[in-house]
Amino acid sequence: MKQRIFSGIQPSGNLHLGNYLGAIKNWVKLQEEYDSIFCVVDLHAITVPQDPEILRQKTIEVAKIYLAAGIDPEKSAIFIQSHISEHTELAWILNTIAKIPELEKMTQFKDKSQKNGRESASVGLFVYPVLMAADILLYNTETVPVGEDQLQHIELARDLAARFNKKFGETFIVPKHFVKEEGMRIMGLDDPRKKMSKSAASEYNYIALTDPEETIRKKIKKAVTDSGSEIIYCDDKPALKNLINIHSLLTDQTPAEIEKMYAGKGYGDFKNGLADAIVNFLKPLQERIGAISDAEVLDILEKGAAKVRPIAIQKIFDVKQKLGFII
Ligand code: AQP
Repeated sequence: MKQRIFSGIQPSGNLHLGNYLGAIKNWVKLQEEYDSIFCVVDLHAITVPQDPEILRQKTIEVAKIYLAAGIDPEKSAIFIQSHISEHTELAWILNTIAKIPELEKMTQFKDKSQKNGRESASVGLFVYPVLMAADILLYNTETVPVGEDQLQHIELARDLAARFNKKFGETFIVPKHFVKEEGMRIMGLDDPRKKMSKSAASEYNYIALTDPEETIRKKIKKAVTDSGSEIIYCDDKPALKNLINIHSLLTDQTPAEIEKMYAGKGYGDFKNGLADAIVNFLKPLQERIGAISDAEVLDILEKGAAKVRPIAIQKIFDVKQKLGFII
């Protein structure tokens, strides 16, 4: 029996190189070994305001990106989170055993609620990690491949699973995280102290997977660098380190090989080479995205939901029985 993995991305903006290098790239490899479920987590996206028409477009675009990047619907189930209502049902139940202080310490909530002022943050944003726990636990997930930014949320999923099991009897698998060392945290191009993010204030923070060549070159030209002129991979130069990481991951070269390539050259040459590497990687991906029709992707999403729905229904049945609900 293969172990099961579950992961997802929010259709909350333009998917970027961080989402690809920190998540999707690993999923493509993992689907060969694991029973894989990949979700477009639209219920998570609405924890901050979304324009309905853009949300619709982005949900389809995220699914197309999964396919274009190499997620194979024959090997993995791909579906839209809101198509399986058991996610919200289980989230509500888990809300009743989650504690307010454990949610208050979530750094993602602190960061996101500070952006627009805590008083305007939704309760949905506050309980987002509980919905994420429900996503994972609903499918008997053993391993959750994520970027480093999500580790705190996986820890909560583990705590909630163990707490429920202790109180009501063995029901959930306590999941483990899986973080790949490389790509685990791609930082913003405008500020290497913060992660690359869809919802960043400036579009110069990220390279979107759908950015045209001209935009990519402009963004890389504007990317912040550190003092000095040599291309050196070290912690003292976090901006350059991040750019070398991106270069290295996209061209399958080690940071030392990148350093060697640009020995004796300056930031100008390095940035041109990096922009070329990104364009060479993204152009074929974008062509593949463009070749997938909406009808095709909707059909795949429907089949994906049909594949995983029985697992979710069975789990909710089990949970309700344990809780003492009349079924
Ligand atoms: N900068 C990053 N480096 C490495 N991995 C990253 N991920 C996100 N940003 C980076 C990984 O992408 C997956 C999906 O993320 P998400 O869309 O569910 O939410 P997020 O982590 O909050 O991503 P963003 O881009 O920052 O979105 P917004 O701005 O909408 O919140 C996860 O596996 C994550 O680790």
